[in-house]
Amino acid sequence: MNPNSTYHTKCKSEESLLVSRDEHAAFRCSPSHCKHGGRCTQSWSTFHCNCSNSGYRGATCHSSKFERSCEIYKHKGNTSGHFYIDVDGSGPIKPQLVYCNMTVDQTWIVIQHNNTELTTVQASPDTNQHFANFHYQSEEKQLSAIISQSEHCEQELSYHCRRSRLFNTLDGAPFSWWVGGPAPGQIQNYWGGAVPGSRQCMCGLQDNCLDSSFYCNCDADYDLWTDDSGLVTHKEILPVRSLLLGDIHRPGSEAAYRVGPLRCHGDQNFWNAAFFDKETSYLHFPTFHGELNADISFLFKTTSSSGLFLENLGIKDFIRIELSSSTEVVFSFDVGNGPLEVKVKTGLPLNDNRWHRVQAERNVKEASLRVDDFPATIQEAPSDGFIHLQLNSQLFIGETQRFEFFHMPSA
Ligand SMILES: [Ca+2]
Ligand SMILES: [Ca+2]
Repeated sequence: MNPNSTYHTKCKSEESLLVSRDEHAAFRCSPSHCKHGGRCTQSWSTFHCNCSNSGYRGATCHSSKFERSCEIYKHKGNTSGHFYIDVDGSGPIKPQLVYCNMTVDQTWIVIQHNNTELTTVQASPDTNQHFANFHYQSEEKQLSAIISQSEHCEQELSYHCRRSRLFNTLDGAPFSWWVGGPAPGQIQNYWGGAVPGSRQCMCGLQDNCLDSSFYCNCDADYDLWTDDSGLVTHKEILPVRSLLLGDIHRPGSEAAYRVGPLRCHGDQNFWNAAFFDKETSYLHFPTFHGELNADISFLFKTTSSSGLFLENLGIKDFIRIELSSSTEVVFSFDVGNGPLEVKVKTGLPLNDNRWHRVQAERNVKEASLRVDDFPATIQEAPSDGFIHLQLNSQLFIGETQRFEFFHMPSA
């Protein structure tokens, strides 16, 4: 017996143990194979996941019902509006409702907070400071994922003033400051349009302040309305979380501030494109990990009538997606029960040099394949068969044919 087959036998016996535990009807929901809070119910022979209100779908509530970014909604032909986005797809971060602004060249994700309007601050003898806290619609994990996956983010930070100073001098303690960045945030002493840490406003950076001995228009302390307005554009200092204004109590002081919504554009995952023009070109990545649940989605365009999109091999198990003919995509895999194929026949040619979308999912109950808006093909897994997908080679993408890809990493 060669060493390989010894190793293989060992794997198989481990898997058999797991299967035999699953075979016990009383334990089909323990542990539960339902993801994202899906409710598990069981019968003698199988289990069922109720995914309603979870935002996820599929036999195990693994795949997100929503796209990862506004960019993808735009790519699918949508116009501006409110959309649910799920920034990490089937990962643990929940879907969130955002506004997608698609009217201009860029596609912006717009995240509101509780106070985006211009807000007037009245001088009052009882209070010598004004403090404002900004609460975002999104949870912290959602905010930080959007900021980190975007190419650019920005937020308006404006101060309108009349006898109300912002910082006033570079050496004294500043009158005002704000807090920004990942929770809980850090104190910032520069204003929108200037450089972090500079204790300046945009006019200081541009050397055109009202009074050239100060670095903000408001710091001149004139008895006329002026403003310091600009954008905070450093991702590591976003979002703006709170604001303290400290020069609002003198007679004649008047001020208003505006902290705009957080706006981001450029989905770095989406524009993760690769182009293959030689028969030998390919990309390779670390081994794909998705033993019980795996989902893969990508966009491709090609003029070739067949080719391999991706492949990852194990000792016996494998996973593969290919264009088998100009009108058929095949998702095949083996988790130990012999090779299984899930095919979508499109009727229309896919090698028309236009973008097409492929979504494949495999979980312990079934495997599914979707191509564009053609009817999905779903194939049930054999009951009480092997369930673990065990891979050990590198993941190869676009091995042999002419493809251009937008590959969206899966979870
Ligand atoms: Ca998610
Ligand atoms: Ca296996």
